[in-house]
Amino acid sequence: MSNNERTYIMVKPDGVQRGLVGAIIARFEQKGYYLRALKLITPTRELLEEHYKDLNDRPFFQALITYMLSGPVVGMVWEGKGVVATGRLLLGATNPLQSNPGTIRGDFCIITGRNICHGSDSVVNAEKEISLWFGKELAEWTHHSHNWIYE
Ligand code: IDP
Ligand code: MG
Repeated sequence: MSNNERTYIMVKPDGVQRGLVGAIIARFEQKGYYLRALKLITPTRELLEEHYKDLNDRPFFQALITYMLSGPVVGMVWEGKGVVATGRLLLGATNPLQSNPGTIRGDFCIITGRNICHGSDSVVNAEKEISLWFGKELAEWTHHSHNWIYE
């Protein structure tokens, strides 16, 4: 498993409005993952429909797009060993009532339709989402704690 795996994490409009951007960033920083990109974005409908295209036949799809258009989002790229799967564990289950306490959704929200954050579900989808939201704008830098986080 590569130390350079990357995932796309996004604070949804409710997370931004509720002032949870810092708390969500902190979970990934404290774990030891490296921030490679970060921006506040007012997404277009086209961008959101592409991002969520695998869900476009689901009954909640239009409500999901309306929710995601309701305010700015914060997109981020985080990097590190196992970050796609572990990022999903840090977020917690899609339905916050089933998310464990200690996870982001478990601690900060209640319903699936207002679950404050997104995380890529596979390495392949992570790469697609990173290029969709950021193109090639990733920062390359060496974390000063690298040798304290990895052996
Ligand atoms: P994920 O965000 O945990 O990967 P997905 O199944 O990919 O979950 O669904 C994407 C997003 O769509 C969810 O995070 C949630 O905001 C919304 N969503 C999923 N299922 C439902 C539902 O049954 N009702 C309302 N919104 C839903
Ligand atoms: Mg998903």
